[in-house]
Amino acid sequence: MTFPEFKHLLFETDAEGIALLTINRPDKLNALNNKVLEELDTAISLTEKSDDIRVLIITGAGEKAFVAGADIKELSSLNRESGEKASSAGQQIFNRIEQCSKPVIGVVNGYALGGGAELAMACHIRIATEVAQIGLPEVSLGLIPGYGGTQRLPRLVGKSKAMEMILTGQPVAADEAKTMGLVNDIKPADKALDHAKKLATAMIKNGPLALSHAISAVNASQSKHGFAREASLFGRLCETEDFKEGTSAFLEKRKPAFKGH
Ligand code: CO8
Repeated sequence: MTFPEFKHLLFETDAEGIALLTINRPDKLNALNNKVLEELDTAISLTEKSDDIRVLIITGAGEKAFVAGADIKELSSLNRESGEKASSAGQQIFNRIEQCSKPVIGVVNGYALGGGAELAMACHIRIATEVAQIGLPEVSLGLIPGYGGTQRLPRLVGKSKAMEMILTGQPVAADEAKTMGLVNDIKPADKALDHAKKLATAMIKNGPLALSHAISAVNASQSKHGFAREASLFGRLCETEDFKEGTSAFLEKRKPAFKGH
């Protein structure tokens, strides 16, 4: 599959099936303007469509920031109607990331503020670098988080801590983020991407259908229908070739060759 030229994204894939998406606007600390969001949406569609991509890693260009938020210059001209529309549109893109049928790992390599923290939270797994600062400072601009942060932060860290972070607007450093379960792990800046790739490699060994169904079932844990969804997806997998191959390979003491159907 050929990929389009992006203005603010770098999008590369390797032979193993790992796609690396770098938000590339370092002079503005990778702030999410409309163009970045539009390109992000396209990159998610490509990830879903391409059989060559098995895992997506998202990070930010430069040494300072993952993403320092939505572009405040663009935000400043929003009114009631356009504000609600922009919030919904961004939520839809971040929901697509959360619901992506392939694992998405965020490498949070510096500031992840406002929309940047919300993007990181939409990823399935987060690896932070030691200098990462994660926070939702929207109240300091007279706003609230608008790309799903009021929903995802309490799910990840609990209501009390989420309230504290959202109401003070103050960020947490990487070690505190790990303690509260906001990030999975902390690595030095020059090792974080390699660590994410190791996780990706471990995931790629497994059946693609099992991965997509696991993501869907875990996502459903946040709805009251989660148990039913888990049972239904489990049943669906039981009639796949990958299931037959995985169990046969174990019983025959060989490595499975999954085909994704
Ligand atoms: N938007 C636009 N430009 C930004 C942003 C941003 N969020 N963050 C940084 N920049 C720009 C700066 O303006 C500066 O540009 P220039 O060189 O042209 O003046 C450049 O990036 C470098 O930034 P600084 O000079 O400020 O760098 P420092 O190291 O001094 O400070 C900080 C780094 C602390 C990260 C600082 O840049 C900062 O506070 N940035 C803003 C952080 C913030 O408030 N983020 C939340 C924004 S609101 C949001 O994300 C809402 C999401 C939901 C929206 C839903 C509806 C649309």
